[in-house]
Amino acid sequence: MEIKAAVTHGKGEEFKLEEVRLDDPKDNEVLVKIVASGVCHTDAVARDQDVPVPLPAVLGHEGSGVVEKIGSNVQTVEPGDHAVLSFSSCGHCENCLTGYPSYCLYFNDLNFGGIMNDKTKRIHQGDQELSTFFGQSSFGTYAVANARNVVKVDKDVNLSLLGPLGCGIQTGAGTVLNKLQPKFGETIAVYGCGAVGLSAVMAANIVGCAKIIAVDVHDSRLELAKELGATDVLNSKEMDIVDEIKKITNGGTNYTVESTSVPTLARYSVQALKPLGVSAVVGVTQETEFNVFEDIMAEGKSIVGAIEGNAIPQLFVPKLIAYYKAGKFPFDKLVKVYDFDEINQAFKDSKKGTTVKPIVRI
Ligand code: FXY
Ligand code: ZN
Repeated sequence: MEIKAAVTHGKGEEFKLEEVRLDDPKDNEVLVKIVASGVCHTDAVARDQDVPVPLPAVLGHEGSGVVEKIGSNVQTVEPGDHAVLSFSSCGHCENCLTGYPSYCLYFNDLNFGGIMNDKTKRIHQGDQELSTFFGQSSFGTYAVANARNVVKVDKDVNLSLLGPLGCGIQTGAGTVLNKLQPKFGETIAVYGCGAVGLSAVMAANIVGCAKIIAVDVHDSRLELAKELGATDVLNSKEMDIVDEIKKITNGGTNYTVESTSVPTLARYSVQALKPLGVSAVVGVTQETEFNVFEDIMAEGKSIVGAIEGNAIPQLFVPKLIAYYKAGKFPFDKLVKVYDFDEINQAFKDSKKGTTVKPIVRI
C-alpha cells in the first residue's frame, strides 16, 4: 500500500514527509494504522548515525494505533484493537525465553539493523528498500510490525498519548519497578528529569519511597518532578549534588537512576549512595572513571545497567495504563503533541529541553 512517512535519507538530515510503499503483513505480523508516535532521543541518535542504522530509513519506535490487518499466525490481537508498539525481540533465545526480551541476543540487529524478524524489509521507495526501525517505523501513516512488538491496550484511554509507554516511559518506570524494586520507605535519587527520569520519579512515588530526590539543570523540569512526586529537587548547576544528597538522606540513598548520559554523573550516582546501595544507569554513557575500591567495593555498592526497564511490554504497558487511569501515573503531564509536518520542530524542542516528551500526531 502507499503510505506517507517521515523518511531519513542521510546522516543528520531533517525528516522529509514522502510517499513510500509498505508491504502486506507476513504470517506473524500486524498492520497498524498509526495514530501517533512519541519522539525518543534514540531516534535522533539513529538520524545522526551515532548508531549506524542503515539509511535510508523510516525511524520512530513509540507508535500507537489501531490494528488494521493481521497475519495468519497472529493470535494476540485482531483488527480494531488499540495497540502500542514496543521494541523487537526474537522470542527464541535464552533471554527471551526467560522473560528478558530487552536483552534478546538479536536486539541490536532487530532494532537497529533495519530489518524485520525474518531479516527482510517491508518499506520501499522507487526501487530502493528502506530500513525499518525497532521493527515498526512508527513515523508513518501505517506500520507493519511483528506480533511480538504489539501490545494490546484498553480502548477507553486516549490512544494518541500511549506510544511513549512502548519505550521511554517503560524504560524509566521499569528501571524502578522491575529492576531496582525499592521497598516502601527506602530512598532514591533520579538524575535527569526527561521522560525516562520523570517516569522513574512517578514509579518511585507508586512504590512509596520515603525520599525521591530529582536532579536536573532546568528549574522548570524540577518543578514538574515535584508535581510528579519528588520530595526534594536539586539543580546540579548550583550545588555539589553528592554532598547535598548525603545531607538530605543522612548518608546517601538506597538507589539511584542515572538517565543523563553525563559521564561524571554516572560516578556521582554511585558516590551518593549509602553503603550497599544500587545505581542503575540507563543514560548511554560511554566512559567514566571510578575508584573501584572506594566508590564501589569498600561500601558494597553495585552499579547495574537496564534496557527498556527490564519490561515484558505485553505485561508491563497495560499495568502502567491501569495506574494512569487511576490517577497514579500521570505521564500525560510530560507530553506535548505536534502535527506530523512539525516533526523536525518536535525534535528541536526535545533537544533544547523545552518539551519533555514530544508526540507527533500522524
Ligand atoms: O530508545 C530506546 N532504548 C534503547 C534500547 C536504549 C539503548 C540505546 C542504545 C543506542 C543509542
Ligand atoms: Zn526509545
